[in-house]
Amino acid sequence: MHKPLISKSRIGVASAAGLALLMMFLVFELPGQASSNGAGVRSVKAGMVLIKGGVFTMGGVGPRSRGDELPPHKVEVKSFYLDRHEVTNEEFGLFVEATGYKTTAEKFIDWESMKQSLPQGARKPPEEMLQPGSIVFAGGKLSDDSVTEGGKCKTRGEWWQWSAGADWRHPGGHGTSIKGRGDHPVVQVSFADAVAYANWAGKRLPTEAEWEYAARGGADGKVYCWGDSASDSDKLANANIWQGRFPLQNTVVDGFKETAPVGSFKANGYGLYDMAGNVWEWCQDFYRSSTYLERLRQSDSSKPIVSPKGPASGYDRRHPGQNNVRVVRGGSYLCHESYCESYRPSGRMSCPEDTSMPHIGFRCALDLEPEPTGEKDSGSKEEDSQVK
Ligand SMILES: [Ca+2]
Repeated sequence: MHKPLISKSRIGVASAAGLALLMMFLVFELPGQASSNGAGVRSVKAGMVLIKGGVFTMGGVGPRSRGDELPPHKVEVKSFYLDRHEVTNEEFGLFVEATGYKTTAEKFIDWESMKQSLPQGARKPPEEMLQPGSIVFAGGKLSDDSVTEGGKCKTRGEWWQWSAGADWRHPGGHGTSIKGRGDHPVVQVSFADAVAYANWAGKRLPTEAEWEYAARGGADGKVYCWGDSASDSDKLANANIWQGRFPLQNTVVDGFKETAPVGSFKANGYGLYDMAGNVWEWCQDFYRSSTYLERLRQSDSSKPIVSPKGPASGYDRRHPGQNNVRVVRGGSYLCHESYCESYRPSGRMSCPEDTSMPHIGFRCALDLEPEPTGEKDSGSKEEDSQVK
């Protein structure tokens, strides 16, 4: 799903000033990055697909495009590897087991330390905001009164609620677990958690440009990863998304109310799974709605823009006062066509990097060293069988 992705500091339980200050603290307290390569050099590329570089049209296609997806523009992406599927609970569990890593959502916030960096007289946030926890989806608790005729929530925050105890092992809060979900994508992980895992695995997060190039799977200029068909049957075959009346009723026609095991739906043209739906995926770029406009202003528009990295800081008016807003891509099991259809490969969304959500996960990328030469066609190869 799409908006609103609220941050840990925007639960509506403290003063605006207090929230902004809490945000500052959270930024400074981002967890450190694991340095050991637990995956081992020989196995780093296992489960990855070689995405051969090329030029594509980055940005929205057709009337479903939103402002932040425009204007479309030519981008050149260098060859890289990308995980065939989203990082799973089992994989993230291996990382945690090997390193003892604690995710952002599992950490207490120490007020005594926090207030050292705040102006004198700063108000202490409510205790629940300082406890380990995260945000969970509250759509099932909404009534018709909460939703407009068009199906949109009257109050953004009503979709979400803070839940003490929610973390990657308990994605829906106390009483929930990932038992039997080892092959589901890990969720309730912050940007820093994703980066820490990637570092441990000897990988990195993809750039937004790499992510979109890979998601298109060679279908340049198409609305969806699978082409231009908006039929229910094509959506059902290709993406774990929401069926029914969002956010009140999920008819679960596709069999999955929440996350699905990775690879449950069709792969795209590059052999990548779940590039549409299932969970949003962290990218390394900061988010700005004006990223593409600014990019074109600063470039020679007659040539493809090579390996764009995104702006130097993030901003999204949906998360006022924060410059730590990162790009997430691909949409999730909560996405519905009545909103933004963010399972389109051009769909963009933001999330503050210290925030974890039940529908945000990630997959990792890896550079080629050295980059292969003499291959000019775009496409992909299965790493396992063709590149050693
Ligand atoms: Ca679904």
